[in-house]
Amino acid sequence: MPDRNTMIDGCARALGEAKVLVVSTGAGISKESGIPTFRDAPNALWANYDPEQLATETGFRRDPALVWRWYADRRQMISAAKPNAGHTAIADLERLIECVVVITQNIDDLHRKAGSSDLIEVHGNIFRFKCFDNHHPVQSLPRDDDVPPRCHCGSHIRPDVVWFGEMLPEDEIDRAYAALQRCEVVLVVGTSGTVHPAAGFAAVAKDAGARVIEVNPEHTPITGHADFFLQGPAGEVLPQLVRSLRSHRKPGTHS
Ligand code: BJW
Repeated sequence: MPDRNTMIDGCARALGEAKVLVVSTGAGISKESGIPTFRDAPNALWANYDPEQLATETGFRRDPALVWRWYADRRQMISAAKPNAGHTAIADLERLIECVVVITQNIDDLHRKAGSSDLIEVHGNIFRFKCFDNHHPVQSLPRDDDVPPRCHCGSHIRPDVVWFGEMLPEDEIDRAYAALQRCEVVLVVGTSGTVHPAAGFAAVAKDAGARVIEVNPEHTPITGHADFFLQGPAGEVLPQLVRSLRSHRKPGTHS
């Protein structure tokens, strides 16, 4: 197994030849911003909760106040978080590669804050809201309270995120698959690769001919299909990758 520097060099060469890059991210990219992941014990977001109670329509119907409070707490924590070196490195790639599309499962807005301009949020956004029954968009919250406010139609308001058993937003998923079909490299960062359909994004790109680079401190179900596995935290590995790509880029290519 080559060492990480040799691997990074190989990845930088692959990226150096790419005109279209997809970066597919999960909760791990935001861990170094202080936002816990979902499934890494002991600080995982769901360590003290049953996800089925919180991130499903059934859970919200059963106890809307509990789910509302869970999201309100997370919203507060996420509001205070800043993009880390991993988010910044991904945004920097736009200056080195012609087309960079970021597909994120995260709902935390940190890629946007870091400056990524072509962003597809496939699981929604915690700072947007809609009503539960009719999906009426809600522009601003009447108040951030202990119980979910009501829409003009009488339905409870909920965060505009994608829960288990719900379809992903059609526009976003169409754009995501289109980008995955045409990219030459897909860089998969900080996802456990267990939640579908996002868990299959790398395979879609690979089947269409792309090379797969994975960045994660742990092995995942994606690792076996990756052409390069860069083991380590995103905030450390991605800046190294960007530095290596800069040194490979010839003057006169995309700047
Ligand atoms: C680091 C790091 C560092 C740590 N640097 N890395 C096919 C087969 C089986 C089941 C299904 C299937 N298709 C659909 C399903 C059902 C279901 C599903 O996938 N279930 C599985 C659990 C089996 N999927 C759905 O229901 C989806 N809908 C759908 O497919 O619609 C069609 C349909 C409808 C009805 C029936 C059938 C089909 C919707 C999924 C919605 C997921 N929603 C959530 C909540 C979002 C809102 C919120 O945030 O509250 O999305 S669940 C949660 O998991 C969240 C995340 O986006 C998602 C993925 O988690 P992620 O990002 O991978 O995080 P972790 O914690 O799991 O992993 C973190 C990783 O980071 C780890 O690997 C660490 O090692 C790493 N890491 N530090 C880099 N510093």
